[in-house]
Amino acid sequence: AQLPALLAAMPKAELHMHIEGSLEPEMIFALAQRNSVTLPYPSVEALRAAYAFTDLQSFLDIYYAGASVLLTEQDFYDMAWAYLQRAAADHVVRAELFFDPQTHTARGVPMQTVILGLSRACRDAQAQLGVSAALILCFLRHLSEDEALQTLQDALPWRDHFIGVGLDSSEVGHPPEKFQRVFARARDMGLHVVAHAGEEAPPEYIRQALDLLKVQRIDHGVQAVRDKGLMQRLARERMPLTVCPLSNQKLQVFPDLRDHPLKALLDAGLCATVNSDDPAYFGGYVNDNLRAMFAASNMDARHAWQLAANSIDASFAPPADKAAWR
Ligand code: ES4
Ligand code: ZN
Repeated sequence: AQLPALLAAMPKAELHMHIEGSLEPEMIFALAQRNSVTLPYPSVEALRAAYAFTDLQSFLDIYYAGASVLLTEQDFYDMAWAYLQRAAADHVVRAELFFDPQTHTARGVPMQTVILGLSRACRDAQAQLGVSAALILCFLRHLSEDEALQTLQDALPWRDHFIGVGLDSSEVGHPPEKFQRVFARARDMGLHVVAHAGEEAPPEYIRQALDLLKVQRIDHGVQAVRDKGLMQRLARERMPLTVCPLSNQKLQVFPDLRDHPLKALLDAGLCATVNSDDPAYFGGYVNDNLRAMFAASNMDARHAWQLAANSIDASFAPPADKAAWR
């Protein structure tokens, strides 16, 4: 009975959210108006009605359309600031935000505009909300490795404004092995490295992310439940999985949360965490994900505390901060 209150109040880190996926339909329309961008939807209601996804690609098509309203540094600031205020209300003490620069530079928005807008919101979050926030630059895996290398190069003048790199977008057909060189370069630069793997694609993608990209966390990773040997390895290595239950439900990976493997992952000793992925599109922020997942399973307060502890442990925050939050 007190479980929902515990889930809401416990200090937590959010490690898997795409900041462009925090754009609520109302903000998409407000920014479209501010920037004189024409949307292929007549109203907020019509846009929201299009949020009926059958798989990852059907979502990505709408997600990239929504991001087309972002043009100025203030747009990026406003988007991230809105999310960080929402995260603070969920007792998020640490947020690591993914962003997709290629989605914006391809439209002529300068890298500097994207990074400085997001970075200023992260700085203000620490000062005004007490939320520690940092950025992770993601490469779009449906594009080439050369384009990823160019993107990393273009971001170098703002190297101190992000803490790591990730890999997102259309998974099947774009395995981690395609990005070995750019991840090696990022590691050489001292950046943290993560990758989406095993969201829709088979466990082999998770093995590649570990062995070829040498990632420090797996984003999603839920397909690991299909590979017993991999499960044992992930548990032994305490490799964090940033799991996103409402995303998995909305993209039909686990259409019924009662079939979601989160409890199985925790009970097998894996370092699983709960995150919102694209909260404006999938029906909720991190506490909504926790509430839905606990309502659909027989997890208890021990699982709740484990998830919170895992999220802090798996974060890239300074060790002194982690010790204080735990
Ligand atoms: C994403 Cl749910 C998901 N998967 C892969 N890439 C993404 N980018 C934004 N949301
Ligand atoms: Zn994601």
